[in-house]
Amino acid sequence: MASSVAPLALSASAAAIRENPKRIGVGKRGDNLFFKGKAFGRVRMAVAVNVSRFESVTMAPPDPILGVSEAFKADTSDVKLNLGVGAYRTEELQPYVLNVVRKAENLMLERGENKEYLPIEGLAAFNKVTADLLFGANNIVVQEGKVATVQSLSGTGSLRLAAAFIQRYFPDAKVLISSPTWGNHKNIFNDARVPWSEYRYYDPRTVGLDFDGMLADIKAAPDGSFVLLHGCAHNPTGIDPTPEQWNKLADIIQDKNHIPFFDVAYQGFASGSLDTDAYSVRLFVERGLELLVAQSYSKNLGLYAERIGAINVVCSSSDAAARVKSQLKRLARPMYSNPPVHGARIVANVVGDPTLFNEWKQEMELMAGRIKNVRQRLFDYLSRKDKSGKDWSFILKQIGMFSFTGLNKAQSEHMTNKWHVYMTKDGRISLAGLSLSKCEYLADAIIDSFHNVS
Ligand code: PGU
Repeated sequence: MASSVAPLALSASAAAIRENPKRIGVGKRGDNLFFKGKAFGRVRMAVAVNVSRFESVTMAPPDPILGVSEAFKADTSDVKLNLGVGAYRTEELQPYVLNVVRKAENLMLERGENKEYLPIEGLAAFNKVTADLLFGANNIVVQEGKVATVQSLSGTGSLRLAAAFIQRYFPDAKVLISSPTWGNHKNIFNDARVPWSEYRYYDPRTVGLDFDGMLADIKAAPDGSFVLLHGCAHNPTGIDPTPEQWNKLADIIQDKNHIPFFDVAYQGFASGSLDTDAYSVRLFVERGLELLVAQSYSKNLGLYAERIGAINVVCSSSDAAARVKSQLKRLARPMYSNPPVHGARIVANVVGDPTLFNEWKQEMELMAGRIKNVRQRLFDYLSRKDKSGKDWSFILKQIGMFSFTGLNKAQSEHMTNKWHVYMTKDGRISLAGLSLSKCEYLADAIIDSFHNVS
């Protein structure tokens, strides 16, 4: 596609070139036109701009998740509903800044804190509370300095940093990821040039976990693979292993000498409790496994745009942890130098202060509770209004921000085209973007799309 820079002089000269290229002295090198003579100096510059050096750059497709929000904004319908991105909304469907976040920001303003660079590994107070929150403050691995924690650019940046680490230190290893998974996982490992393959996770027949398939695939993978696990509230399915299943997974992973790699983006959003949602990670740590955890505060503290999270690597010695941390810093330095401070200070203030921490837990319960209420209401409407006898109870079994509706691509597109319900094409809806008053409308849309589109 041609550049949009088209000054008048340029259009005239471009036409002249087409008519008589030899007289004007135009040459072609690759896709670029250039002038041979000196006489057309001014015009020569204009033509060089018009024939872009970026001609071979193709248009990228919209992002399957964030692109949904862009399409939603462009829709002028009054009934439109954005259930694409996993971002919490109030009952009025407005973005929500947590009260504890406002309080922490006020404190920060009062203190008049400066904007100096952070160290490469981030804010020390943030890293400390972050490891405590994940592993538990009294956890022996934290106390013995066996955890390398590096503040990074939220969950995504932490995953990307870990991927760069794997690529550098385990170039022959591959990462096993669940099928399906959060869409960006594949992009992250592709861009970091880390090979990956999928393990079975979701069984469409039961709309539940394919636990046998999952175990078999993890068993069949080469020893020493990294196994990417969603710590809680699996995205997009909303289906987590039970505690017994987590134990069995730990057995297999230990037997195979695999390295667990947890993605914890929803701590607190699965059950409403930060500790309950850290069960899987803490179980693997208790077993003495070395592991990685990418952690995000986007959802549980509503700090989406602050890009605040961390990568934690639990090692079997404090010496190994120190070396791993030094290499994570070395990888971060040429990528983004050091992380942003604002979100880190908010987290350090909220999690590090007993009063604010308790208030946060209450707000978290409120958010998780609102999602549970809309989940229930949606199920009620679906079961009441769908006369086909279809069992919709799977919606109640799923947890976290999302529901995996089982709608296929065509049905999901129908939801958007006819009903103005914006969602990802894999059939996932974010219940965090739904209100009680919109549940009936959504149920009507789902029933219509499910039964009338094949
Ligand atoms: N890991 C999982 C499993 C996620 O669902 C998300 C966010 C992240 C990591 C990264 O979140 P950060 O904001 O970088 O901490 N998934 C949401 C948000 C939109 C997106 O795709 O980034 C989602 O709707 O799936």
